[in-house]
Amino acid sequence: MITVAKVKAAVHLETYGSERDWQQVLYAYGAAAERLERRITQLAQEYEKKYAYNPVEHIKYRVKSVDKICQKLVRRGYDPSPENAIKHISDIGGVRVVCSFLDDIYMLADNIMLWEGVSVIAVKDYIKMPKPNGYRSLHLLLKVPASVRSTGPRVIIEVQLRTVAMDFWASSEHRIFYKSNRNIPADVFNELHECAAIAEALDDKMQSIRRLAGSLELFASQDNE
Ligand code: 0O2
Repeated sequence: MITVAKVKAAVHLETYGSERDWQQVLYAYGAAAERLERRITQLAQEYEKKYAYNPVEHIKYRVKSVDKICQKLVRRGYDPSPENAIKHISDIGGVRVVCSFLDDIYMLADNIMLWEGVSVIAVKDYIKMPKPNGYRSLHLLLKVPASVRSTGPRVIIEVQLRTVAMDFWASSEHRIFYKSNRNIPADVFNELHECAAIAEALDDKMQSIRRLAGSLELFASQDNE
């Protein structure tokens, strides 16, 4: 349960907006993220029916906590109010989709971006352009209806698509260092980067094995005809 006192304690400053205002924000983003998660799961199930293969390893949605929203606003020089959160924070609601193969990521993203009622605000491709620390993922910022009514207000939801290897790297790095105030020694930073390169090589290899297996299957089915 969020309380304004909790938020104030977390960000060490006056927080604007009542508890009710914050709860309304979190509710709207949570419901929109949940609907998007359900829609992506349905897409994966339809794909499985057609191709006997589910491109999604696992999927989850989350709503950012009020203290994390406020910390991000303050870092960016804004007052920590619900209005500023809506205006300036694009990952209040998020969906994370973890896939086995690189191709699955782009296949799902291409489908999602064409959906009715979804407007693409931005695509951040940290797979093609990894962050300096080695972080890789495909981020889609999507504007979707805040409620089941397609004509009502709309909110931005961040969809992160990544492989199991990218997810392993990101969640480990998140636990160890992400947003930590400690200075990361250069040799540790390099080792982290090296791990990201290993994960990338693994993704590339798995992807080519899968393509090879796909073409072997095709040859086998042609032989049987
Ligand atoms: P959390 O704790 O996951 O909610 P900024 O946060 O200002 O640097 P911005 O504009 O919000 O960046 O977008 P960006 O860089 O695409 O990051 C959005 C989210 O992607 C982050 O949310 C993380 O979840 C994830 N992410 C981005 N960079 C990294 C990284 O280097 N390591 C890991 N582990 N995750 C990353 P939050 O709010 O920063 O964090």
